[in-house]
Amino acid sequence: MSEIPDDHPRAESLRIRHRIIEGMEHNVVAKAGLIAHGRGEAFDYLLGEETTPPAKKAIKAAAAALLLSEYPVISVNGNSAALTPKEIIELSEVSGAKIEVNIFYRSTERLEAIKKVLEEAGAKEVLGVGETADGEIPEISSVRRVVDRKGILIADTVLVPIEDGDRTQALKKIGKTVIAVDLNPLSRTSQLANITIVDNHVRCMPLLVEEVKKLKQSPKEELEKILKEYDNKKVLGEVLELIQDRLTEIAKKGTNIP
Ligand code: PTJ
Repeated sequence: MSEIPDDHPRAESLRIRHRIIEGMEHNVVAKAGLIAHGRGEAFDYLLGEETTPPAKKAIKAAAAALLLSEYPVISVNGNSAALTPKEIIELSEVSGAKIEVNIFYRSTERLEAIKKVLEEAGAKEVLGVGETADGEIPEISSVRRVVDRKGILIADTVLVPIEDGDRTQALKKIGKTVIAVDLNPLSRTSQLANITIVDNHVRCMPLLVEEVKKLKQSPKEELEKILKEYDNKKVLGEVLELIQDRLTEIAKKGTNIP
């Protein structure tokens, strides 16, 4: 793959893009994952490619929800494994959440390839691949209904990054708390999750790890208060207002190039 010069104005975005391409070449990322990434990039442009104040609120609520959960699970798909393998392990270690591979474009080769990436990053246990991965959530219509008996099947909270549409609704229907990471504030996942972090998964994961570490010593009542005061619809509205204000300002200036 060609080198990306450090002084390229969009170097970071290109590097992330190349991680997705490499992931596809290693059977980790689905072909459709490239398209999903492009959609994410477009929304990230609208957000100014930074973690916004509403996203920070959602990250705090997500950290509190993970710490309050009895049995949290991080659901990993191709894109999230390619982008943040190390941070997935770190989050699992600090929050006690299990890691489960759960993919839309399901094949044994891809499940194994994603498991390998996670193990190479330090994962000791990867659910969703192997003999306990024969549970089923009938409410989910896609092959993502196949889940691990030791993972998503019995989880009370599931973190679903870079998610396709129908699963959040189904998981919520069977009583799970869903935390989504999705750059598109208008997606079904974003709209239906209990907590939606509208941020790039690459930026949000280290912040989520830090927030969990910070809140870990807090009393249960304080974590419950954070969750009680959190209003996902309001936070999504704040994201949309932020995009609107940003675009209005750019329109007035006539350019977004500094
Ligand atoms: O690995 P698989 O087989 O499970 O397939 C995964 C994909 C991503 C192909 C599948 O879940 C899919 O098709 O997703 P969608 O329906 O395209 O939705 C992905 C959502 O994630 C979109 O709303 C994107 O805007 C958003 N997104 C893409 N990249 C990022 C992102 N959100 C946060 N961070 C990103 N880096």
